Amino acid sequence: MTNKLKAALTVAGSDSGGGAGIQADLKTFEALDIFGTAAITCVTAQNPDTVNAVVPLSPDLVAEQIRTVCQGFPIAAAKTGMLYSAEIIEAVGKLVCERIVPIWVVDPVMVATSGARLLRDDAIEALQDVLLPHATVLTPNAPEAEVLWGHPVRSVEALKTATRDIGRRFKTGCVGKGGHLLNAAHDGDTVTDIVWDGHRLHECVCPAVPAAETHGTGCTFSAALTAFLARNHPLHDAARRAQQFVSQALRNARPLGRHTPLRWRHKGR
Ligand code: PXL
Repeated sequence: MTNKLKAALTVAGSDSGGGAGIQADLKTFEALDIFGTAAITCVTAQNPDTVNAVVPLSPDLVAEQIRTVCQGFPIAAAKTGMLYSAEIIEAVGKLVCERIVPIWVVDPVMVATSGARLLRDDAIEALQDVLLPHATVLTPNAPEAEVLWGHPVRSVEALKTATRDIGRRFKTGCVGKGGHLLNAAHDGDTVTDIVWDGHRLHECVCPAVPAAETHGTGCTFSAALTAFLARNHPLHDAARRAQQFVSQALRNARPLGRHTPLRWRHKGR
């Protein structure tokens, strides 16, 4: 690890509840000693139970935020999260294609843990046509892998094939996240994420954390992956570290009213 300060960018939605989206990404970057910047795609009114409103910003304003951040800082790596509409995907895809930032982690966010739709149905085609092929690495969870792969993903074996096939199809790295398979798998004691680095598959296995809530784990994973890639870690090593970061954030969770949100840094009591 060098002492030189690095900056990362998140292009994502705002979660007013502070657990996912832009808020989770910035907390993750800060916890990993990366200077965090943000281009907001949508404002949501939400808490961990519900998304009550979604208002997308104009695609031009999203692009202008990205351009302006990149004019001001050397951004080592960027991630995309909730993009919501085909128009926003097209605006972001153009800049990704231009390599305005050298490394792009694309988290193909579709549905919130609460069940709310975070990507319009008519935007899935745009995602596959103008964004995924230009990414450095994709981070689908099992339900997102099913949509991109077109077959059920209910086991680690299926996740392996899906991850490799998605990476080959889009000519990107791909990290298939296995957290959703916990309940389906015979072995409920571990979580297995699968990494396709363009040449071979790697497995990242860690003990499952019996968590009360998982809201924000996907955003936190892709932000941590972005942070480690910004520090020049190879993809499989960055993915292993990001998995451990999420696991630690789940272990740090503490009750807060009716919820038990992730904590990105344990500060004692
Ligand atoms: O974890 C997916 C996600 C991404 N972005 C925003 C979200 C959520 C989940 O709730 O709210 C803004």
